[in-house]
Amino acid sequence: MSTYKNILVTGGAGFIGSNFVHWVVENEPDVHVVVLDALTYAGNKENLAGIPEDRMEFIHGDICDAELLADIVPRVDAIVHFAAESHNDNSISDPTPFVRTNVEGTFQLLEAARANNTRFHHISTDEVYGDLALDDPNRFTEETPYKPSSPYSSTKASSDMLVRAWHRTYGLNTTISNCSNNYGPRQHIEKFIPRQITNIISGISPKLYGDGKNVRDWIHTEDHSSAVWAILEGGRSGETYLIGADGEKNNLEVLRAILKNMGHAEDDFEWVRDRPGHDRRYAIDSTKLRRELGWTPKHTSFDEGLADTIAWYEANEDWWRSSKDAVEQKYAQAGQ
Ligand code: NAD
Ligand code: TDX
Repeated sequence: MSTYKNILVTGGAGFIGSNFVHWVVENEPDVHVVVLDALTYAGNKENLAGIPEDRMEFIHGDICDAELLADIVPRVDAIVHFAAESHNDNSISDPTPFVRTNVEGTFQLLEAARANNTRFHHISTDEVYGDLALDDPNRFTEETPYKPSSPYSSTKASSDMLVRAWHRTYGLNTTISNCSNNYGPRQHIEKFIPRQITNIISGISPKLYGDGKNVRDWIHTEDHSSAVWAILEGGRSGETYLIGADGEKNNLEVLRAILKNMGHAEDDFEWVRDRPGHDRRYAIDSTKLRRELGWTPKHTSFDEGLADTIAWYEANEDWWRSSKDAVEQKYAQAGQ
């Protein structure tokens, strides 16, 4: 039996939020989900298709709307906060919506949670810790100092600080999780893996930034969902938990794995302009989560998870085709 019976999931029509909603509906039969999502360019109601009406209510609205929150939050017993502007490259071209949604939106949600004494779980990212050198023997832990590099990661770091202050000052029952790079179905095609898959399907060369040696620590989004649920249920109030599945790979390795899986030569791609301020390496030590809450990832083979993800984009061209030209035009303008 779950502790929380009626949860508010913000950003539930996005990539990770929708995967989490599906995970809860499939694994926690006594839980009802209220999704609050503004349906920005990154949100898609189709991501929630197939969820029975009696398990989920969808509310189209903005997390910055304090009046709307005052109406919704008293009806739930926990908030799982995914909603954000999430793409680094967009934050470089225009940081404005990042400050609004990630900082002000989190503030408004915390205030609504405080007014109702509601359990609050905040979804954050490993990017708040900045980056590691390729040869650094250390990985990020819960004790690593914050050192964000991009407008995106600095707004996520700011939101984490607000959550910590609302716990310490007001005693709000909060937890934070900082997860590594997710992959899986329904990720927006502006992001690295789906961009390259949909490029290949469209006959466009995949695009690699810089020298291709930047390392990301990949986790399947379903494993992110199970970890968030474990923390919501069993995490200690005021604590932070890092989520990662020991999946470090450099971008060149990932791109070659995609090319190979899709039957292309491994040098069939283009080098493009690097991202300004590009973080070199992320790596997560998730010992605390595994030890305290007994969590382990299910998707331990990246090659299998990647093959399933490629198959999903091949089978669901309707889902991404209409946004492809605009995404590539924007990248072309930035020389990428
Ligand atoms: P996404 O961009 O795919 O989805 C974001 C969702 O939030 C969309 O549905 C969008 O409509 C909604 N949204 C945006 N602004 C809103 C607002 N003002 N009010 C209500 N809804 C709004 O993002 P994602 O990749 O699924 O990331 C979800 C969360 O996970 C974010 O908080 C992100 O920082 C965090 N995260 C992502 C990754 C990753 O690899 N993608 C890794 C670690 C943490
Ligand atoms: O076309 C590309 N070519 C390329 O080489 C794109 C889009 C990206 N890259 C590189 C940049 C990064 O080193 O691939 C790597 C991954 O890029 P993104 O998918 O943009 O992810 P990243 O910047 O690492 O951030 C992601 O993980 C942490 C999510 O987008 C964030 O929301 C999350 O917090």
